Amino acid sequence: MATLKEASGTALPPFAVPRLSRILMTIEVVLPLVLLILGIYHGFMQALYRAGIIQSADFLGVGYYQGLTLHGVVNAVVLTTFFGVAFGNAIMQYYLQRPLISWVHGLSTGLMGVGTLIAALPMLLGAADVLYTFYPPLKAHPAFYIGAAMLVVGSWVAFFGWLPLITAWRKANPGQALPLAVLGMLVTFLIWFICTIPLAIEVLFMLIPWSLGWVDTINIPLARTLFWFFGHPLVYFWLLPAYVVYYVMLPKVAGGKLYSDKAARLAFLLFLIFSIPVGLHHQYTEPGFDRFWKAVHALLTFAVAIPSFMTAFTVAASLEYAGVRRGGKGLFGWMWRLPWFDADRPLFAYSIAGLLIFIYGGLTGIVNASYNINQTIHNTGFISGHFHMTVGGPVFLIILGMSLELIRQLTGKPIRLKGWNIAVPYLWILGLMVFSTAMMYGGLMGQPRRTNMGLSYLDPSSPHFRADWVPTAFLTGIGATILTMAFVIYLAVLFSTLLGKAETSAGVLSFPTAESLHEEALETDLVARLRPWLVVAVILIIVSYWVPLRQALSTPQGAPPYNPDNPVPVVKVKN
Ligand code: HAS
Repeated sequence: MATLKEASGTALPPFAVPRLSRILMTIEVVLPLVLLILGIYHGFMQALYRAGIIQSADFLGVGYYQGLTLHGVVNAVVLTTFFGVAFGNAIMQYYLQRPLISWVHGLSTGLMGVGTLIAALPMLLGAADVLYTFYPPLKAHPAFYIGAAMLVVGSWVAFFGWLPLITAWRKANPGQALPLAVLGMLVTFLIWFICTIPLAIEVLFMLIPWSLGWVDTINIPLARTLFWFFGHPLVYFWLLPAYVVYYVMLPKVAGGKLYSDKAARLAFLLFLIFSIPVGLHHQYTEPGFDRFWKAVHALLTFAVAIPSFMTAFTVAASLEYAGVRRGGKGLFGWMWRLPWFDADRPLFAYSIAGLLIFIYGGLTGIVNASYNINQTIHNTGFISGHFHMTVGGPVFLIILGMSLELIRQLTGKPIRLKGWNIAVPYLWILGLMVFSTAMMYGGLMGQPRRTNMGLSYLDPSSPHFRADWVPTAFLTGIGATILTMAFVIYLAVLFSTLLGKAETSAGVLSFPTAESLHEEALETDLVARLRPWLVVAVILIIVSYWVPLRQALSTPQGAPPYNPDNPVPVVKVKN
């Protein structure tokens, strides 16, 4: 009888990646890490504005909103999309033991690379100060939207390129469940594909025509609803590659086994169902939608936390098993036996640091989701505190740690400065705890997000000065300084690795893969099938969005374009 133990735990031989794919994957990993220098620099600048250390509308010729846009787009959109594709490419090749289709791979990397450059130009020239959410009525140069669309289409092409490999694997392995890592990445990209459809509608039919001046006004509630239809599942597109590492690789790296393969599969499949129909939790404060539908989205948001609670249990149980196997005794003794500071297992440090941060980040998400409490913290620094502990926590640390691992395998160059490397995730926890706690505390006192506080609340000469906000704003700056230091160390590790000599063959993929602790039969199991979950997902999306979309469509009047720093429209609307 086929079991899930066989499906995920079988040791696979190393997989030699063909030369073209190896080069393209190296670009997919290294290019966004280089761009990240810009993203992190502008993040640091944001904290200095917030702390009142910079008290002007711009710094070195870069405006506050221009810097915020660069920070958000590079870190949250470009880095995450490139990493998702690169990691997916590696997972598919290794776990399916099949090469990618080279022309599809070339097309996908080309679209993503060229799209990124096209979108970068207007951002660098200050013609796209629309932040990473590009909410209208803020308007960008059309090249920004076109470049962003190419980046997304490029990631779709990569995803479509995996499907023939999966089909071929299924044919060759009848009755077997997909390897867990493949299921995880398949769910990640199914969520991504579904949720980028409303984004494509917003960009192609609303933002680009409006930005080109073909239409004068834009329907704001509709554009925002389409954005959040995409924007919340987006966060699970960021998170699930990290979950693949936590479930498939971390237990092995820690010296143990995966507590339950079945529970891991169930968690991924629950994300498929619940991660999309929740977008209105970003729009609780917006008029034009019934409270009933906001409450429905609130309930579904609590449901999407369930697979993360399950993950907390399964991963903690797997780590406990590893700790006990390594000689840990008593209720907590196992914890100290884990390889926290083993410089030869940096993936452990990057993973555990992300998990610990996510306990705090996830719980603050539940606070946000609570419809009435949200009224207190919406659009305050609390939200920025929350998302830095999610996308800036587990997601970012897995991207950093796994990128180094991919570079090692793709180039054959061992990771250099190993001791420093292991310091990065722990320094990151320290910086993030200070940064996010201060941001959230400040948010509870009313500090707004996305606001140049150096020009107003944190400038003692301003009539708006708030002396009681100084300590938290200052601590935000301290936290950001620690975070920046951690990133500088990471850069030293990255570049010394890249500039080092190859010591093993380049392009040989091999990932640590945990066996399942329990033998779990799968024959008739729902978790071994994808279609029923996909059907339920589509039904839930239709039910939860049908009325809100109709309500958004019935908005009586459109809005003209605005710049972020001026309450007067950029153009007059013809009556
Ligand atoms: Fe969120 C806003 C609700 C998760 C990102 N979120 C945002 C924004 C971003 C973001 C970027 O309901 C701002 C968007 C903007 O610009 O306006 N979020 C949630 C909820 C969750 C959640 C309920 N968010 C994420 C993740 C993100 C992310 C993940 C990025 C990757 N979020 C909201 C809401 C808003 C929001 C509202 C809008 C607020 C507003 O008013 O604007 C849940 O998915 C969280 C569930 C997670 C958990 C934690 C489980 C813990 C684990 C770690 C276990 C540790 C172990 C270690 C095993 C329940 C898995 C043990 C080891 C030992 C040694 C002991």
